[in-house]
Amino acid sequence: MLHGWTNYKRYAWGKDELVPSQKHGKDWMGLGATIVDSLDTLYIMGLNEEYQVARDWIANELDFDKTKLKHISTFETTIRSLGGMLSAYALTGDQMYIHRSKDLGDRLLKAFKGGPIPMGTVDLKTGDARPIGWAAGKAILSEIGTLQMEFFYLAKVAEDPKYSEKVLQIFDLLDDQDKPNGLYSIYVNVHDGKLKHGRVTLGALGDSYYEYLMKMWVLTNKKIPKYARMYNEAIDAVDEHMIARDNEGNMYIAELRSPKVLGKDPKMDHLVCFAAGMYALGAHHGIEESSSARQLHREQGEEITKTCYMGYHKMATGIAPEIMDFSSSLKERSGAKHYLLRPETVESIFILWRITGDEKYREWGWEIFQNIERYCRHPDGYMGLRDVTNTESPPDPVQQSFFFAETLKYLYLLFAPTNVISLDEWVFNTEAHPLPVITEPFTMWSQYHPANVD
Ligand code: DMJ
Repeated sequence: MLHGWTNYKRYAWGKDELVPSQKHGKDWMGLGATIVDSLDTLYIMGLNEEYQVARDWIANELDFDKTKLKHISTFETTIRSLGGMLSAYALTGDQMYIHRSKDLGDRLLKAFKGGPIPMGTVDLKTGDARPIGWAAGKAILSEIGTLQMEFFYLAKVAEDPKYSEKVLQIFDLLDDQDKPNGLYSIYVNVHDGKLKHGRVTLGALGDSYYEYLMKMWVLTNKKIPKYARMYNEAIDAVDEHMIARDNEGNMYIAELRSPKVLGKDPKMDHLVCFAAGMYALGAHHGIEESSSARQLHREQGEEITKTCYMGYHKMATGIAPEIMDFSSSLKERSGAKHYLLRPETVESIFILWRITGDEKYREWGWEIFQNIERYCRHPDGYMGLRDVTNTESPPDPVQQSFFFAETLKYLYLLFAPTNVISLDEWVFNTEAHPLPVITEPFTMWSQYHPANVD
């Protein structure tokens, strides 16, 4: 942590991310993404001086009027900036974070622009909101379905229901949509929330919607049955139509080209590896109705974690590619051999370790950590790889902010005592920022949440 952080501080302070090979910073939001993403990790690791410097930058320097691009991602800003500051508040009780989160939350809410679906981008200074350029006017399932934990928690701690009303209604709207075979496609009509039938995946553009259905149920202390029902319906359809095995028996979650035709594309993004932990964590909390479904999901969590670990273990560098291909047996998909310092496999390894206590998970995590040290550590920070099958691979240049928020945090927690951020008391947002389970009686927070009915 200190190696990456110190170099970020030296060469890129205040920028979103460090490019170690250039000894220079790079902005894509212009909101000091590495600082907000690192706050809670520094605090949890006990790096108090470093934490204080980061905290003071948020208090005194972070300027929401001065983003790099005029229009920045509603989703990324929510999961990284809002999530990072709210988690730092939850861990420290420092009111400064509430003040800054309310300011950011007010600006992000402008993304709604009067309709039920938020625009993908928003100008934090003027409030002008627009759909994402490349998505041709469509909204994205994972983006509109991954705002709820942060804004619900903000509503509760700021004691203002305006923050949660709109984001929680998105789940209701998605619940009402026609879903062939129970499956969600990844694109949504930006005007009315109707699913545009096309690709179905738990990877890019789909992933954290499923995660937030389960985690909203846990965050709200299992008091909102609707979230459990929606999660179980979504996951039952995934189990029926997308779970697959390659010819060596590795279990994976395939993609579908359409929710109607059901043709499987035998690939799995590195991103999908989060789902192994999601299955196991949902089962750990008892989200399924039957014990047989809990057992099945725990086993699927174990099996998919193993597949994701094998995605690392089989490569020459011991690092997994961006996309795994299972058309025969597990290998890298051509054109997607790179590694971006992503966290999803160590995330699932950490969750499975906490749930099962099986030492093999620590061994797998340690092996991955050593290979990151061997192939991704450079004198001026950490970089990904362009080709995980080549031990002489050129680097992928960026020291990603989620490397601090997620990859290093999950690796650290894998070896920390199990009561440090207990899975029964905390829920990690999709960027690994922990928020506390709301344990007060429902009546005390019901005003920040629509009625507890299904
Ligand atoms: C992170 O920003 C989050 O985990 C997000 O949900 C998906 N991908 C990246 C890390 O890979």
